[in-house]
Amino acid sequence: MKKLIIINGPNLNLLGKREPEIYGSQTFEDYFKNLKSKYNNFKLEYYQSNIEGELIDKLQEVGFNYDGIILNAAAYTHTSVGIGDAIKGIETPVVEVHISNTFSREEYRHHSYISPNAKGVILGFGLKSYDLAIESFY
Ligand code: CA2
Repeated sequence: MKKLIIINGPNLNLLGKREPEIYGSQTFEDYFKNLKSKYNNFKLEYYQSNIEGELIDKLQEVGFNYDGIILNAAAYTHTSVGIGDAIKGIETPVVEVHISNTFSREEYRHHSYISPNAKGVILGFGLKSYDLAIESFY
């Protein structure tokens, strides 16, 4: 069974609790329960941190023994050379995910330090972006 991990970056612990017009009204924990039962042919894990170094530690920890990483680095997407370097340094393929269409938002969200080293990028489909990322590992 393929082992995948979803890694979420800063503020995504607020999903379902703030700004529902942009990010929807479901908490990630509730959504993750649905994902686990829908994709029960994968071993799925979930990790969230608001701290850049913790995200890098997690990428290094899973980056040699998991089959796939689904990463929404949130605001660090647009700022973190360190997370970009971590992805370059690991073996497990990373699919970059965003809930919103970052290209229809502010200019500073148009650049990503993740994309150059990601296997692919899925954005703009709401939480469904995570479903699509999982399906890319079939
Ligand atoms: O669309 C996405 O998934 C983003 O990665 C979300 C980030 C944003 O900085 C990126 O540009 C695009 C922000 C996540 C903040 O999440 C919140 C959720 C609920 C309430 C407040 C923030």
